[in-house]
Amino acid sequence: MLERVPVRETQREAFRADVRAGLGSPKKSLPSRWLYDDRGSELFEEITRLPEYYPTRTETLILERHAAEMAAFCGPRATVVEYGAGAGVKTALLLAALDNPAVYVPIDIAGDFLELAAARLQQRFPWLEIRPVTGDFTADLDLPDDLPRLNARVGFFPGSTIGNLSEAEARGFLERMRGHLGPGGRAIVGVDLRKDLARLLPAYDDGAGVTAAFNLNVLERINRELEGGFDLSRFAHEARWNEREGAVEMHAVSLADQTVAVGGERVAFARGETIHTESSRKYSADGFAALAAAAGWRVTRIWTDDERLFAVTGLEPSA
Ligand code: AVI
Repeated sequence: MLERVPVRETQREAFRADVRAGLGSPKKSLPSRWLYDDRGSELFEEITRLPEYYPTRTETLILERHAAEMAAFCGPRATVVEYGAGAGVKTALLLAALDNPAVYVPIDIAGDFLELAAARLQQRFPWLEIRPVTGDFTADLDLPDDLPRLNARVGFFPGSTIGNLSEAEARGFLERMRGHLGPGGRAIVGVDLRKDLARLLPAYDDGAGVTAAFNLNVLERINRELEGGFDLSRFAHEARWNEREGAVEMHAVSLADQTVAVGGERVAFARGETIHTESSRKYSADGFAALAAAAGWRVTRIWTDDERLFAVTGLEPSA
């Protein structure tokens, strides 16, 4: 009989493989999803409340301000599919504004977190049918096949999480979402807009050092989970703008020539060498429309704030 491998163990092996590959390559990098263990998720929640980190606050304000228009855009009795189960504030804003939403389908890779978020929303909306799906929405993933077919399906992808995907990944994601939602589908996607670096960079390098702790936590995670030997005082957080990619990048910079033990191997760092831990792509309205068009969507609505920091976009299938 096949032995069941606990999810935590499978995750740890995937983490080990990514760390080995990422730190073994000439340009060291780690996939950004490993930033979010329990500690990383707590730190990210703290980031969303920082004065410098405008995206969460601004997107919430846009949702509050334009909820009625969004509800009209989505139509009555919608089936709402959310890609990633957020802390629930934005979801609750949308669900409360919609005309009689029928079913809510949150998709998240973290099963425990998903159940908790679903239970919290169920308390607030007791009449709503909630159908959580545990899975990775950046890979192929099917929705349950018994969802109501007649109702409009609405994809919800807030938070500018789309910016953490490469352009190819973002396009693939939008194409898959188009498939999930079908010809009558609609989508509401949060997109962080291009702006002055004087405004942008502090959002990723705040005065209180919370983003630095969030970034370097991935090294502590390697220490905790993979018997790593990172000395955190010998690495620094850096946020930098990559013009070619149109992205803010987070890096962990080595402050010395050093060798670090990681799971039985030794990894050499030169002083100034970095581990690239995350990209956060910023789009112009036209740039995002072009990306959406390549994936079979038309951006037919853009709701934004007075300073045009952030956009909540409304998408309809283009054909
Ligand atoms: C989750 N994601 C949209 C955040 C962002 O702004 O790219 C992650 C983050 N990284 C540093 N600060 C926030």
